Amino acid sequence: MTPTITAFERSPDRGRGLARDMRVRWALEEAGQPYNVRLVSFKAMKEPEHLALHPFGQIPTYEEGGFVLFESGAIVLHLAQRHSGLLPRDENARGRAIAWMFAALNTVEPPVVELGMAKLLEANETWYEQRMPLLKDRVRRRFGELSARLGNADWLEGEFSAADLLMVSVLLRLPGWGMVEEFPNLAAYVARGTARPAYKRAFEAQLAVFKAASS
Ligand code: GTB
Repeated sequence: MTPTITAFERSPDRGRGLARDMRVRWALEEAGQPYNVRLVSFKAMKEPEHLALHPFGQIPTYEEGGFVLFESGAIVLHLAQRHSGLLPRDENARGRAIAWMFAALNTVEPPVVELGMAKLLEANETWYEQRMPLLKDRVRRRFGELSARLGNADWLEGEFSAADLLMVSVLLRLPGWGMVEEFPNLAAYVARGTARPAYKRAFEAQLAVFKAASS
């Protein structure tokens, strides 16, 4: 059965692929799995029909027959467990790759989101300029630690996996800040991820939605 995911009808990122449906699209493309997309407005996201799928009224969701998932990480993990190519076959390596998936979402993404949200929502606050160096330092610390661990490796755990898919998605969330570029191996890592044909197909698909909504 072809799964259906939800995405913004008109993404506030203006087609830059920063919303979290992008990582689900990317995983589906890596898995070679066709999918349908149901576009939802901000209003529809908070209505009972969507809340039945997603308790927090957000995108993305994933439906396959009667099976419903929310949380982009859970959806990517679900896909990675059911399709080849997104997790190592070796059990221990698989465990480590899943640990990196959690690290991307629980350890690296929170300070990244905090910094992005501060710029977006708090720029007019009196304490904004004082707080920014602290928020940037938190991101820089995580990026530095990640950079040290990645070293000269291409990917986090052997071959490309869902861990890299999520980590690269997180590293892409601060476009134009120049913070990833402070760590050349991370910049190269992101470039390797976004050069993947599956990433490109996913990016083009979400961009097409934004272009269609803007025409
Ligand atoms: N933990 C959840 C997950 O990983 O699935 C978080 C889901 C989430 O934050 N969804 C956002 C959403 O639905 C869209 S992705 N927001 C609407 C709402 O909460 O009412 C976050 C996002 C939004 C916009 C940009 N942007 O414009 O750059 C980037 C990322």
